[in-house]
Amino acid sequence: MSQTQSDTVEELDVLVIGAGFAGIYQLDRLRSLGYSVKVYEAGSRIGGIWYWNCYPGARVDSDGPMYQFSREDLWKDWEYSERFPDWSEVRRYFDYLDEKLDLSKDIRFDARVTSAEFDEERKQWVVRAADGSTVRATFLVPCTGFGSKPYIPPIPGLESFRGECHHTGLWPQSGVDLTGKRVGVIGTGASGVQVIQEAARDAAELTVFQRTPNLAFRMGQQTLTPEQQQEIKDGQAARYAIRTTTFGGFDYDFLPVSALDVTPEEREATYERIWGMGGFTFWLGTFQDVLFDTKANDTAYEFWRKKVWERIDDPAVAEKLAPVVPIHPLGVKRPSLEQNYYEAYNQDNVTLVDLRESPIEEVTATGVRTAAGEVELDVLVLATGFDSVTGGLTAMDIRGTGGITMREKWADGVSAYMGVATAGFPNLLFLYGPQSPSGFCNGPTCAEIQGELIVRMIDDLLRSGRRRVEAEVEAENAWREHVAELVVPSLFDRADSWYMGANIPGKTRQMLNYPGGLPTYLTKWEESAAKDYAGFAIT
Ligand code: N01
Repeated sequence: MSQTQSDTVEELDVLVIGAGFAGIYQLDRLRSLGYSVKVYEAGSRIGGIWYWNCYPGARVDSDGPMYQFSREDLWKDWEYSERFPDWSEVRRYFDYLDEKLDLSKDIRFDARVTSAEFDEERKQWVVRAADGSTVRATFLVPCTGFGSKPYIPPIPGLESFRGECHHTGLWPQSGVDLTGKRVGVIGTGASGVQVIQEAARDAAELTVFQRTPNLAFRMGQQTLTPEQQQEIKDGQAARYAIRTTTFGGFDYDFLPVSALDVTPEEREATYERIWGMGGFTFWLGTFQDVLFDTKANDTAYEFWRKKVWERIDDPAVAEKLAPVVPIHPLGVKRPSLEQNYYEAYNQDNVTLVDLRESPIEEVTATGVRTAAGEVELDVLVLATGFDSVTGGLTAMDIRGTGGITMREKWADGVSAYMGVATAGFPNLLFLYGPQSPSGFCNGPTCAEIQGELIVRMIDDLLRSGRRRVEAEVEAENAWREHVAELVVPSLFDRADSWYMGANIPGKTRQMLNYPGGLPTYLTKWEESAAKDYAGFAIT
């Protein structure tokens, strides 16, 4: 860029990419510290993942009281109507935040960032967006989330389908009416489970194409009464206070006991109790060794399997949805929360196609053909997930000091010190990044807690007149080793999940989240910060 051109572009202290929870937190906090900050957002309104994922049934899998910011002036005037709010209510929450915090005036909507390069001379990122705009910023803070790049599998003939075909993560804002239609859903992850429940109710015929069964847990949905709302408000501050002490940033944690050290009766009673609580308690509030020990995991799996079989009429269908011999351990692939998912398969209008027995051969103009025959469809839903964690970052042409892009640097696997920065890309600090705790953590918790670490770091540097920070190669290599070591004693590597980068053909198999839990992560961050951010080269 010539000097003349650069003189005309806006210059900021911080440019944030993405207006979800993480981006909004950065905007609000950094602005309040007096910095010039803008957010570039690809969507037309705030909400991040809740803008794009407005498919029928899209719903929060964390309890509503935890699925919001912890500032008292924000939570005291806000109520979700359900324990697990749906996408439209979460959008209303974002509108509420916008009104309270006056966010939109500093957000450029419909501005998808396409490229960024570091100007070493001026210690600034030069960032360009698809709407033609360019901006310069000392710090670039991508808050692109884990799921901003939808994955559409290369199924032969997909483009020839003449009905409506939508990926859950690119759902039309105007909605899609499934009523009376012949609907097919490919994929049974969290998105698939949610859309299947709605389609089973509305569609004339629903065909579910399942490759791997979802080991889904009981949601325990409730419409909240005024008394429950009051109870939530009374406990709100206490809930937030313990978030930094728990593995997943929730208000509960693993039980400090092995599933194998209690009697079978005690174990059953505990499983019954935490199952009854609903939500993720059966996952992150269970015996401490369920995600680490095969025998312990088997006990949880068998409990879960029996619960599922009770609800399915046809044992052959039950075996496909909850096999007697587990396909992978329970909880090492992200579980979903369901309300009537398993009952849906008892309905006459719902058919399950097991892709392990009958793989998809092609999509035709009129439907999907598997080895078992063709299913005619009006609507095909691709609930096939995302190029998770890294996809949002590598989709942009971000070019560091050596001239290589982040995509090229991470072609054979990620390295990201503390999950926030990677060598060769100075002054670029990402939230929800690879090998950070975010993927195992309640979203708003991490947006605030990890977000505050980034805010503090930027503030520390700028206040002390230091304008360049970069992860050190040795530090990021050591972090990658640390993450790999944490995976070894766990069962996470036993499933082909997005946690392991294993949902995308050709992607390096590697743990993409920090599996040491939030408290350990925070301790490691504080150790580094106390030594003037050891592991980062600061000039
Ligand atoms: O994606 P997924 P998702 N042929 O990757 C299948 C979060 N989330 O969008 O398991 C046939 O989990 C694939 O099969 P398999 C949450 O963190 C949160 O559902 O690889 N099938 C799988 O069944 C979640 O974990 C919420 O064998 C193919 C599915 O597609 C994350 O988002 C709601 C295929 C993809 O499942 C991602 O969930 C929704 C192919 N070629 C999502 N390729 C809430 O909390 C893929 N599949 C509200």
